[in-house]
Amino acid sequence: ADAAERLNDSDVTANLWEWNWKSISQACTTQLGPAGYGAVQVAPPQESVTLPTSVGGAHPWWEVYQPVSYRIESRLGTRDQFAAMVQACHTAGVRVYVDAVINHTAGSNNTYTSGYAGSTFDPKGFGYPAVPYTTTDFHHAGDGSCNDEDGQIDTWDDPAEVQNCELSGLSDLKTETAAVRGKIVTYLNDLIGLGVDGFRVDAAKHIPQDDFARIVAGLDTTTAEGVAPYIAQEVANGGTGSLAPGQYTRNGDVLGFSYADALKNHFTDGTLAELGGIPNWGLDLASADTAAMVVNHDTERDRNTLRYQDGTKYTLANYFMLAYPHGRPFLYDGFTFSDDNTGQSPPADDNGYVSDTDCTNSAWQCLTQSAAVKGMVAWRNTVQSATSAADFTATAGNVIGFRRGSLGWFGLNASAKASTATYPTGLPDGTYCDRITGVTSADGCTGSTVTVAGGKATVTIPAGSAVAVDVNATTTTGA
Ligand code: LM2
Ligand code: CA
Repeated sequence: ADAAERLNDSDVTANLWEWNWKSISQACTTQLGPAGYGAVQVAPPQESVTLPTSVGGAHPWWEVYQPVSYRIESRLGTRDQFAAMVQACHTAGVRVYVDAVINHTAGSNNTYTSGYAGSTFDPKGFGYPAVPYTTTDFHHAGDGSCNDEDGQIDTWDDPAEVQNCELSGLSDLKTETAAVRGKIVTYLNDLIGLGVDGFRVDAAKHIPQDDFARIVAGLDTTTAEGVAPYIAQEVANGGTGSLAPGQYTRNGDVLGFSYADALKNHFTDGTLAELGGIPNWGLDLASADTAAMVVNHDTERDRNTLRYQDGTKYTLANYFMLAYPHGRPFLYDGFTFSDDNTGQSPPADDNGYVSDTDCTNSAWQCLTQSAAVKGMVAWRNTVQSATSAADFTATAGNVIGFRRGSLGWFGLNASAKASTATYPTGLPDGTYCDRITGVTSADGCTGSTVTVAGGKATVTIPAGSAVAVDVNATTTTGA
């Protein structure tokens, strides 16, 4: 095998949801790699159903969650474009995590029967010749595993129903059979062969943990870095007993829905002083098992979390997630949409093929490329080895600060007026360049500076903003 590839030493992922492969390739090269991101998450790459304009408006975003084959050929690009994207990201030092839809195929209610690569399928007859899957590869109402009379999940605390019946009418794979698992493993190993470094596992809550453990055991452990692929499982929170998020951690990390909910509550209620208590909140997952997030494509639509429409609060919550040591942060960028559910497609051509992302166009969201967020990624990478937040200080209503060992200090002001206070920073005396407003340059710092004397600094944090300083962004005084 080749020598392990050297990728960025960072636990930050940019989830570029429904961006096409060409655009992600470019983002890795020009933005994410240079900014020090550790990974990019991409939307489902397998062939999906292509729907007529009469369904969900023209080509709704959710087409990609209805697999019709495991060909890497989709509205986001060709197999060659996908492979080139993975290579470009690796060259830039960025890992690639794929959204893997393996619990189900398309819905049996479909009247349209072909996919983006031209494969045909028989939704009502549960036939997917391009995989191939036939009707015996799926759960059906009353077949002994799914006991619900219409075959749909409606009792959300019954493990047999949640895992063996249909989620949103989507044909549910019999992952308990070696034949089905074998096809899923072949798909995921094909992706690993193309260089993929990990998976966001769609609807993981709906796959029995033992079945998924067997799938994970079949995965190649030969990623570019010569390690097993990273796993982040999508397990909606609120489940009890064997359906609780914590019951899935033996198979990998789990998405931090309750963390995202808590961030929304605190940023909305103005109770930032309580954020210092995260380790004691009794969240449903430990930090080490959490794929932390402020938002994802589902929660920005159901409004359970903060989202780009929340403006400053949303931006500040993202800075906080990067600053505070809880889980591995997943930042999110999708596309602009309206809450009335019209126009559910990302920008695309008439056939559904997604347009190139243009961050100067308001149709796209590009927080991951903003100078301040990139500055916070650099800040997090600098302080990573200081594993806890110290000297958490709430100096005024909705103004907080804390340090990470002696490597960095972060302050956040979610109030409506500028705040000046003195904080213990833990930093060596000197002048530091704020990562939110500036970068260090030959002439010093392009943004505001913070001077530390005797370990303390008097800092003015503008309203609705933050200040972040660390030992890798010092500036020479008097330059
Ligand atoms: C997920 N995680 O577990 C995704 O994050 C979520 O976005 C997916 O739902 C879901 N699981 C299945 O992968 C989305 C969307 C659904 C949509 C499905 C499949 O939120 O509304 O369901 O993708 O495209 C659609 C229709 C639904 C229909 C179904 C089957 O909205 O009415 O059900 O297709 O044809 C009869
Ligand atoms: Ca299932």
